[in-house]
Amino acid sequence: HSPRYNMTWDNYYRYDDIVEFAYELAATYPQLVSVSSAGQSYEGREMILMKISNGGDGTKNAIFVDAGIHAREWIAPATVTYIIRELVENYAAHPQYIDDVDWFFMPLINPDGYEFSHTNVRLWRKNRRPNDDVNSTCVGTDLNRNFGYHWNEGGSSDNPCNEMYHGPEAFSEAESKVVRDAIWAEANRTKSYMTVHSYGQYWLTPWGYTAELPDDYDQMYALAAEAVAALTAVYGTQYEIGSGTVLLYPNSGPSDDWAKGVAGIPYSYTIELRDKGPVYGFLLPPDQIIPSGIETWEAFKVIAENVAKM
Ligand code: ING
Ligand code: ZN
Repeated sequence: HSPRYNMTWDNYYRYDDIVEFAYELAATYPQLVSVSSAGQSYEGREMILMKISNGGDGTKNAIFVDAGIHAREWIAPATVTYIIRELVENYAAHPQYIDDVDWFFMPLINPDGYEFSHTNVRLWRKNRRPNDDVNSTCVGTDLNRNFGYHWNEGGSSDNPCNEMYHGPEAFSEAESKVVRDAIWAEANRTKSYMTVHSYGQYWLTPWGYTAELPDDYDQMYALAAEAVAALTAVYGTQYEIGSGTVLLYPNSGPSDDWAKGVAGIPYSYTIELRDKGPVYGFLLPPDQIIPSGIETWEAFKVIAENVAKM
């Protein structure tokens, strides 16, 4: 039986279509997929969490993936939902990717910003909560500067009008709290956390807050290199691997720093999908969604194979 949802990955879809996809997939494959609301965004949208599992006693090694923390990075939820579809609908062709690990996906963790980027401002990045400063009408906090590990230690802004505003305190935002709690609930068995962004074609490790590298950077690099090699083998798409601070810029309060530094998830990465800019950047044409999904799926298979053995 085919699931009944609108998405076909030849275009970018709205929040409601992504939610419908999740629930329809769960209705069609109830042995493999369950959907819940992990909490609500500031404007009251449900933040869906998809668990993909073939049962067991809840002790399998796990992978946690989120996408869409930045509103304008439309290729991120598109690619992640493509991968969810591939995992589930083609389960029979590659059952080991669900049998051997449990997956947790939050495909759209800034739904208010995402909708605003469709209806009002295409290049919106932050969430949509008005800031607390009565003298400023600027809206939104950068959720990827709002996580509580070395929060506000550089590479973020005190100014609510700035694109990298870190918020009034760590985890001041509904969305970052919901994601924090969802990661934390399965952190003991989660071996890899991947937060999917665009653009630039980077596979980034922590840390954002310091140029020092994690103690286990060599292992983090080796797994990333294996994943990127599989990605590149499909169409030749080149990714650079390295720490966020070293390859891009200092950045305190990103979700992968918290996932590694506090939740203790060893293989925590930020993935910057296509393209390299400056041609398209955030405005990646929709005919690249399926190629991005196909190549990124190859990288995720490598992560899953390794997580299963950890
Ligand atoms: N890029 C990331 C950002 O939040 C990043 C880059 C993430 C740098 C984590 C270092 C660590 O600014 C995008 N595209 O948002
Ligand atoms: Zn981003």
